[in-house]
Amino acid sequence: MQGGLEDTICAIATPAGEGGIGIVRLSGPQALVVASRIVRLRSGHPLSSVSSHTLHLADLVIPATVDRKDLRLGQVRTTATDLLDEALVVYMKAPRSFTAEDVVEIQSHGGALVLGMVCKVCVESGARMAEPGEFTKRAFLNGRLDLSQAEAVLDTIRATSTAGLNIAQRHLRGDLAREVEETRTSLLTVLAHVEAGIDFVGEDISFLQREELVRIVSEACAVAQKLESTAQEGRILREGAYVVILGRPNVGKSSLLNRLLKEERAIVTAIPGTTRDVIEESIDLDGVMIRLVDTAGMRDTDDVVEREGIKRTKIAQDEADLVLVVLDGTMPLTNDDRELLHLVRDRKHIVVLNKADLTDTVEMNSVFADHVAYRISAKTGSGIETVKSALRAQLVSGGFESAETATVTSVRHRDALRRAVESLGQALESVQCGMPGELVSIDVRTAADALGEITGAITTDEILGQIFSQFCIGK
Ligand SMILES: Nc1nc2c(ncn2[C@@H]2O[C@H](COP(=O)(O)OP(=O)(O)OP(=O)(O)O)[C@@H](O)[C@H]2O)c(=O)[nH]1
Ligand SMILES: [Mg+2]
Repeated sequence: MQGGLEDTICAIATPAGEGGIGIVRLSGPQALVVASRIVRLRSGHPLSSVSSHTLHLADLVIPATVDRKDLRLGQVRTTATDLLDEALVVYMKAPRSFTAEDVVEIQSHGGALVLGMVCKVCVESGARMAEPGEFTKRAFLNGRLDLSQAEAVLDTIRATSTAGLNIAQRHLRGDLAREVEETRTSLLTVLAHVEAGIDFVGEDISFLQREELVRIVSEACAVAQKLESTAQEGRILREGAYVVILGRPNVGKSSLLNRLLKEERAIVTAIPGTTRDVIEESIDLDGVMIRLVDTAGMRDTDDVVEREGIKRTKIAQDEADLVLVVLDGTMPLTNDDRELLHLVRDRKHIVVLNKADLTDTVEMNSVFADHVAYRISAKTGSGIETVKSALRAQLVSGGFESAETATVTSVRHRDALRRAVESLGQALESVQCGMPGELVSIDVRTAADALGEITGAITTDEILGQIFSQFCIGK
């Protein structure tokens, strides 16, 4: 990302397409000067005279100095003043703005042409188009947000479930940053002592006792480990869980999908081999997003289409966060059923014995003994609510809902935590083996730096580039 903070940047902040209103955002030292070129307040006062954070009705005009060819206006001049639109304009004086810079937001009607022209005039008047994520990057560079909070802006925008949104909001308020930064600070304190040349391993330690060192490093390690352990659940909360329905043909997989979705999404017939493809739909389980996948029933078949479907079933099965095994409760277990149960035994799964509205003929105790299993009827809906609760409980522990624990949702954060845990483990080992302070300090430093990457206390252009390139322009 090029360009320093001395530039004034502009971009359309609202989504592409038509909208009731659309917003062009300007940020940087010249924001007010640039906006003044296009904004004529109805009050007749200059834009520079308005109080910060107040909204003003204005006309947007194309200044006479702007090259009309550039705006593709051709020869058409509708009025002498070239009125573009009417708008509400707000000035947010630095540092009380999103970027901590001078910001002007122009809220015009949400037409692509209007917004594009407002941007062009701004560029003609001294601003430049913002890079992807540049507003948020500036908020970070100006110390308004730490890196984990900047990432939470994107998570908030992209949230697909209320649970995901909830976590993004807590990260945005600095929950994760606080926990990580506290831990990093304690490690830096240790380092200050160690690097001051105190041989804490020897006897007669005057400054930092060896036990104290072990205590601080162990505590930091435990915090990093605890945070890292939330990452799998965090990913599910952010992106949704991938739940795959598996079972022999005709056991009622598609009926179960339809029942969970509350709509007739998949074709259901009495003919085994009805579903030939994987069908994916999302459901919201109490704020947690589930990507639910119905599959082709597994069996040996000569049918080319069905064989392809079965191949896809296997791929989906490998990627599943949880497998929902469907058995036909009215029939004895077959070898295929047993094989499937064996296949899923070491991974998250729930077994449902379907068709409970008919007579159970099968000896199901063996299934209940080895698996979490429920009797349900996809036809009548009995047992479905229990299965839903079980699904949610297996996928998310509920720990994230308590106020105390920060949940890690990003792979970048998880990796940094993993490195911190590893280095702190090594540091502890070195202390226990009576290694010299220098060696211990290298590991503690590595861990502290890894934690610093999460908040951005330690950062590189590469890390920043990776993060902000995921944003789109205007954020
Ligand atoms: N009585 C009863 N019949 C059911 C129930 N669930 C499904 N069925 C019937 O079982 C048959 C097969 O249902 P599907 O949902 O198509 O089964 P499937 O597992 O998707 O089958 P394939 O797509 O062929 O693998 C249909 O005739 C359904 O009406 C149930 O709970 N009770
Ligand atoms: Mg089916």
